[in-house]
Amino acid sequence: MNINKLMKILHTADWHLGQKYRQQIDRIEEHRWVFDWLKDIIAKEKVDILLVAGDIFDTTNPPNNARQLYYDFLMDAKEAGCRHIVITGGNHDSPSMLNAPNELTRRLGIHVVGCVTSDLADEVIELKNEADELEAVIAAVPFLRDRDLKSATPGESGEERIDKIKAGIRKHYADLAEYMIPYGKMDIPLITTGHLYARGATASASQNNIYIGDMENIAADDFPEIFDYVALGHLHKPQMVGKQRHIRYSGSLIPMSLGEWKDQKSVTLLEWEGKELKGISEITVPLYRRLVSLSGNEKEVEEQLHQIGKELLETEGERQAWIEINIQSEETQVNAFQFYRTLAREYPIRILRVSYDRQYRTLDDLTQAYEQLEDLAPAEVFLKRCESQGLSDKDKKKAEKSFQELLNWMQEKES
Ligand SMILES: [Mn+2]
Repeated sequence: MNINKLMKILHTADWHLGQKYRQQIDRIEEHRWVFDWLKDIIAKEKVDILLVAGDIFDTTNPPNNARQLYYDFLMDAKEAGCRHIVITGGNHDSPSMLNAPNELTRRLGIHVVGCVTSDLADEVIELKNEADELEAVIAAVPFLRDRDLKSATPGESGEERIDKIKAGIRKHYADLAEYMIPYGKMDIPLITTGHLYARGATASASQNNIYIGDMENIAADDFPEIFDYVALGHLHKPQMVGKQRHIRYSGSLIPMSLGEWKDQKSVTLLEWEGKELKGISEITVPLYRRLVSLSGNEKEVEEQLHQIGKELLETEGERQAWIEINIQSEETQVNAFQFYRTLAREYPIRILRVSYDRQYRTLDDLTQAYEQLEDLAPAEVFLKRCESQGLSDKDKKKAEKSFQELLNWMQEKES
């Protein structure tokens, strides 16, 4: 082995290919731009191994253009010099869809673990260098579903159920650690992955409930010590967990909801000399699509639109920014959307929506009530309902917990 060359691993997660902003607007263009950039990073940094920790796709039945982009990118990453790619399933992914081409991709050095199987050894992936020597072992742990972890007992309480799930997750990692023991003496990194919510980690200020779903379920100390690095996905904000530099979320590639647009997205580059983690760097992903919220009365918004439009012509060229407009006025203009869209024509701007501020809304306007509903996560709607029923704080908390459990259960059933 050439001792001058450090082995490089790139950790990323939560691509959410096929996602539609506000359930309507295609993100594929942004994913294309980001993948072009990522491909260049792989080539420039001479990345040996790419790890993707879950939520490859946003839905279990992603559109064809998202599937196409996924396969194209895998091939591009290989061509850019990446020796191995290890992909695990997240809670948004369909395990069978991810696993489908596995027999074929394995021969290309692309390993996919879409879900837990009856044999834990399926999650242990040995990676070899050009000289056919072992260079890393990945314990590729996908999102662990309730049914992977325990059998339901009739009559058990929500808390008992959650305790069992947590114990199940810890056991899963502990069992994998046993598999790692023979490799422990070798001078190669032992790495595991996870798609879960680790205690002490923070979600983006407004990472949508849809994306988190479950409550925090494992602590940094729960990961067995034999692992030299833990590559996590699920939370969209890049960060380390429990002040342990080797346990990290890479974060998502692009902002997935309005509140995430303020966050800086990154991928995590790891440099190894044998077993030793020499360097960790978060490489900032360029923000290719700006999303701007404008608010004010009609006149103010119009001025802001022209101002930002001119700025965009200078900085972004052809690349369209997305704009959402919130008008603060008592009069509702009938063709407001059309009006602003016409104004925006001379600029690289796409107007996504025009809404009127809540305080100026009349209650009988159904269209606007609908827009408001669209802005809320299911749990928020439920809480509002509880409030209108005059529940006590204690009862509200209880009801919220049960609702969240039901929601998780439904989301799991869907996937
Ligand atoms: Mn997730």
